[in-house]
Amino acid sequence: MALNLTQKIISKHLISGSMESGKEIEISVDSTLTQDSTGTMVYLQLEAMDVEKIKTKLSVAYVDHNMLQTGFENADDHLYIKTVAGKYGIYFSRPGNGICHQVQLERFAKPGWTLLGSDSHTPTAGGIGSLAIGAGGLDVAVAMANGKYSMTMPKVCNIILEGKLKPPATAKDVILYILKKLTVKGGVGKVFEYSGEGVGYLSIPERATITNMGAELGATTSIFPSDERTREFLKLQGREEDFVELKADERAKYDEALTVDLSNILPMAACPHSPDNVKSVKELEGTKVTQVAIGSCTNSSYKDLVMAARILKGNRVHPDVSLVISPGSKQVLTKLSMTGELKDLIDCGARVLECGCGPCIGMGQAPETDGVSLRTFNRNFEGRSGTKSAKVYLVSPETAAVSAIYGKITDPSILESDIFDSVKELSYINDNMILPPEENISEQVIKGPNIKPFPLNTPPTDRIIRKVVLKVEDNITTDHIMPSGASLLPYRSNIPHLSKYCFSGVDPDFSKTCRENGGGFIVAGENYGQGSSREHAALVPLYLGIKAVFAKSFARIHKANLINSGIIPLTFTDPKDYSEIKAFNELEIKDIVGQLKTGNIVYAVNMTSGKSIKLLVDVTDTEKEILLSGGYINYMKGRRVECHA
Ligand code: MIC
Ligand code: SF4
Repeated sequence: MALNLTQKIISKHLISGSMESGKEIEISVDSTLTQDSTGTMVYLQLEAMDVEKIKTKLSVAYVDHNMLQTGFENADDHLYIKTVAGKYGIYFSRPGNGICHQVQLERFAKPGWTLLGSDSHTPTAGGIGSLAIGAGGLDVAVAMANGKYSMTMPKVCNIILEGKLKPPATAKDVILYILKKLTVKGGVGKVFEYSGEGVGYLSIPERATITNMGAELGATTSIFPSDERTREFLKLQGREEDFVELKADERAKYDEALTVDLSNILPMAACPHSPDNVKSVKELEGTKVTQVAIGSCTNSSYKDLVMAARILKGNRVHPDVSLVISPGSKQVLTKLSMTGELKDLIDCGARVLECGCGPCIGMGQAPETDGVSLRTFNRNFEGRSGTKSAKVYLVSPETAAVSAIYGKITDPSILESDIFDSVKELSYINDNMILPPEENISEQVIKGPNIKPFPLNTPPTDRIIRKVVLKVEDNITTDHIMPSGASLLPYRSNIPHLSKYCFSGVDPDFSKTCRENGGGFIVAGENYGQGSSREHAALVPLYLGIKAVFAKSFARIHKANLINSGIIPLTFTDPKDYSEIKAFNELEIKDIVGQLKTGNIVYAVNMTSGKSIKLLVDVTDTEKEILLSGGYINYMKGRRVECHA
């Protein structure tokens, strides 16, 4: 049978299940990655699993998010991750070495491999032909422990790229165009597989920009074929032996298809406060800008920063603009210093930050009140920058750089065309900030005082009666549920502390309300939990006593995190029920155990209005078992007992 690329890789890794979309499958996991803001939980969970050795071929622990060391907390987390990596034989990428996705692409990712990462932008490695999936921390810990991952077989959507990009249009504009077309929930349950003659014109970092922001579509992952461009990239990285050619079979079938003519793409921008609120840069020209930030896992490759440097060379950053640059990796930064572009960036007045996520996750550089920030990043949710009133636009490095000079949103088409001549990639390799397992042997795992145990749920009882402690609209992000930023990220290993800030930007009393009511239910609209993979957005509600979330629909990773935490995700079968439920109504779910055991429909009653509500528990059989056990850790313990019996 003719297979598409996704099916080819899955079939090579299939442990159980059949490749029919919507069906549960289990695949083997070749490699994992973690970063520090989710990583501490991952390793606490791995430790709780009592395994001696990891089962993956390669696992890497990065420190790239929580970089500001304003107190002992982040430094303690870094040390914990370094020592726990040493204990389990995991590569450790030291703080300053770069953003996990950029470094993974350069140094580790392989075509045809599976990669599971505790970060939603793990699909960046799809640019090199890996099947790379973002997941909750617990799923990554389990993958390290047993080398497996269970998921729902996605639909495969073929994106056919025709023609060639015309400068100044870039790969960023391509994915912004697709986001405009398909929206932030257009990719839920799907893999986007790229093909067509246009693929050959895109370099690996450009492909990675596109697969990176597939996360914003809500997709399971995105993937490009592995071709001569892939070989070239791997050769420059001294890894030609990792190359294999990969592409879909001639007559492969897809569930859906979309054709994009690259030659028609124009510079685009995602407007506040959603990555799919996309307009052409032309339409926005003249909007005054106060901050420009270039970097993040979407746009901080060598080519991206060379383009920014070329545009900024000999110019001055506009007096009303603060320009910050965070290179994706130490390799990229060193190359810029070797070829002189670093000088151009410093000369024009850019503030060059260390290699890491930085402003993208609000780790410093929060804009001023009502500031307008133009960023080459992937998310512009309200408040994520650290300033609630700031307006964040997402653009290409080219648009960002030219706008930094003029102090207003400017279409890069005004630049001389030779500025867009192709960038020659150079080969420079330096892994001295990556500690391989043989160099990082720790006798002892060191845990600072900020590292607290993670909460555990209990199996559901027969009858749950709780109040609706919060009712929210569509597209609630994990940044709403569990905000990040420089002040809260240091507490990613301290759920009790974080719990005080749950939903703080939406309802500052949320945490208090939960405490006063013995927890409760959350009611939400479409695409609840979109955005990051942070399982804190489930662990903290668990800690606060949330028993179930009633929503019109859920984002993939967050739904898995709720299930792993033993919080029941319930989908309205009639959207009218969402409208009728009011905050503080009391809801009852009778015989939840019996209802879960007999099918996928659960009935609840709104005790305030007397109305019955029909809900779907859209979960796999394994997930149902997990819910009945009160979360994944309890489920695992139960299975271990069975094994011993
Ligand atoms: C993000 O971009 O939101 C993050 C920070 O990288 C998250 C992970 C986290 O919340 O720690 C992600 O994308 O998964
Ligand atoms: Fe880091 Fe931002 Fe990428 Fe998340 S999206 S991994 S915070 S650079």
